[in-house]
This record gives sequence, structure tokens and C-alpha cells, in this order.
Amino acid sequence: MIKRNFTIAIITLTLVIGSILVANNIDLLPETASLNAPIYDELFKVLFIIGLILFLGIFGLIIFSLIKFRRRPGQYGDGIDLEGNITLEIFWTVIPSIIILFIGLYSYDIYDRMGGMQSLSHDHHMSNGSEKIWAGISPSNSTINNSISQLPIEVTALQFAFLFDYPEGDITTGELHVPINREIVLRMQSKDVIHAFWVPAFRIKQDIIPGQPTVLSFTPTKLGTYSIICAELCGPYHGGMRASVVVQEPKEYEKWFENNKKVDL
Ligand SMILES: [Cu+2]
Repeated sequence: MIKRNFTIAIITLTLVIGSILVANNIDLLPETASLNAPIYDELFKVLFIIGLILFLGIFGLIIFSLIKFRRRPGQYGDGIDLEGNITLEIFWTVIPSIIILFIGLYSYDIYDRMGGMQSLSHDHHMSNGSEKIWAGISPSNSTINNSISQLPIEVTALQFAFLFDYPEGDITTGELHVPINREIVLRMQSKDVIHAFWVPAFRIKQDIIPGQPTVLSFTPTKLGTYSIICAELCGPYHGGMRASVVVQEPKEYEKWFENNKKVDL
């Protein structure tokens, strides 16, 4: 009995340590290109470790049982009559409850750290006071009193494209250009059906809902061109509803802005 418990403890420990090692050495996610990304990746890693432990543990046990308890030659009777096991039932109720509770609280904390729990109604560059923002990731409080550092951009989603409007320069473009290390605040509206603005490299996604403006703020931290993908089945060409976001050095961005802004004649 003691020997068996010891074996189980060793296997469990190996499983946990092995899963942590695998999760730390495997790179399944796209580039990490925004301030939000490392926070999200932390959650992904924890979920991956829990998933790996459960997957290997459960499949290991199934395969072990298939071999250990297989029918031997000459065995034709029914199996032994088993009914109820209070210890086991408490065990498989309490452990999953703790795991689910932990994942729920931890996810909430991650969403909060990404700015998801902040009030959406506070005044920033884009709200004109009367229009309600329904959902989204709000601009951070740290830059709220210093709105110059935020860059407001209006996003319009329609079947099947994203359009970006820069209120300051009266620019309308299908390719989003943003300066690196500056907080971008997207105010998003849909012309027709529900779309979703998703940038995998930034680890952010937000629905764009007709009649209900949403907001999404992020700070790009890596130069490059990243995909914007519509993540809400919005019609026959939903799969083609893609755009790009170009993260540039502030000087390069200024150049692009100057070249594209409307000049008063
Ligand atoms: Cu769409």
C-alpha cells in the first residue's frame, strides 16, 4: 500500500514538473507585439500546463487500465460488482472545483490587468459625451490625464472590410498605421452585422456591434506588419475580411501621416 502510494506520488510529481517544463519550452503563440500580449501569454501558459497535466494523466490512466485490466485467456464471467466510492467522489468533486475556481479568478485578474474591467464611460479623446460605449478594453488610467499620448482612431466594420479614420488628419485608410509604444484607442462601429476586430500578435479581440459602439485600446511594442482578422462569422466573404496593422517608428508614422492627411485648400 505504502509502495503503491509512493509510486503514484512520483508519477504525479513527474507529470506536473514535466508539464511545466514542456509549457515553458514550447512556443505555440504568434509574435508578442503589444503591452497586453505578455499578460495574456501568462494565462495561456497556466491553462496549457493544467490542460497538459489532465490530458497526459487521463490518457495515461486509460492506457494503463486497458493493458492492466484487459481480459485474460479463460476469463468469461462478468467483472466484479463495484458500487460507489465516497472518497473518490469527494476527490473528483473537490479537485475540479478548485481548478475551475482558480481559472475563473485568475482569468478575471488577467482581464483586469489588460484594462478590461475599467470604466468605459470616462471621458477620453473619442467619447463625445452623449454616446455610450458598450464594451471593450478601455484606455489605461495612467494616460487618461495626458490624452496627448493617446492616439484615437475610428474603426468602421462592414461586409467585408475594416476602414480606419484618423479624426486629426481626416485620413481614411484600409491599412492601419500606428506608432510604436503609444497607446492607441480604437472606437469601433459596424455598418451592418456583427464583426470582430482581432489582432493575434497583440492578443486582443473585440466584437463590433451595429448600434453599440465598442472601444479597444492597446500599445504596440514591436515594429512590423501584423494581421487584423475578422473573428465573427459575418457573411459569405467573412474569411476574406482581413486587414493589416503597420507598427512604425514615431518618425516614420509622422511621415505617413503628413503624406496622407487632407490639406486645406
Ligand atoms: Cu466580418
